[in-house]
Amino acid sequence: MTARRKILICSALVFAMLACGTTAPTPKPPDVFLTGMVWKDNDQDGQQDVAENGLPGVTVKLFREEEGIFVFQESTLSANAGLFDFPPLAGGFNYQLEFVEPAGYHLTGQDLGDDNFDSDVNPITGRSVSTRETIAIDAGMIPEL
Ligand SMILES: [Ca+2]
Ligand SMILES: [Ca+2]
Repeated sequence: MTARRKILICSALVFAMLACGTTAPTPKPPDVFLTGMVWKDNDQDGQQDVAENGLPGVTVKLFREEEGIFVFQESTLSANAGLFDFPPLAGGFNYQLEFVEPAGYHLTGQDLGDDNFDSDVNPITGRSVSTRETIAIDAGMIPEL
């Protein structure tokens, strides 16, 4: 076998390996679960304190990013303990929540202190951070006395 022929055969083999062997199917991104809690931030410090209760009946709207725009999908209400959730959402998209301030309440400050107990919502826009992954999104509401 000539050196030139050997190179040709090897090139063909490498090409075949690239064409056939390396195209593993793309795994489907896992579902996204968005849950959270709306609570009464009575002391207005942006943190869920032990003595502060959940706030039921707050409308939470779900948006999904499509071609750079967040498009409304559906809404839900916070339940008795202030908890809410959405059905499993298709992975691979950015999601964002909007919290509608009920009469007599306004949103507390965002990202104040410990992330496990803070409010994840911009009080000007009512919108949360956007996420592609399962996270808890909480919203503190300050009662207007
Ligand atoms: Ca508080
Ligand atoms: Ca948080």
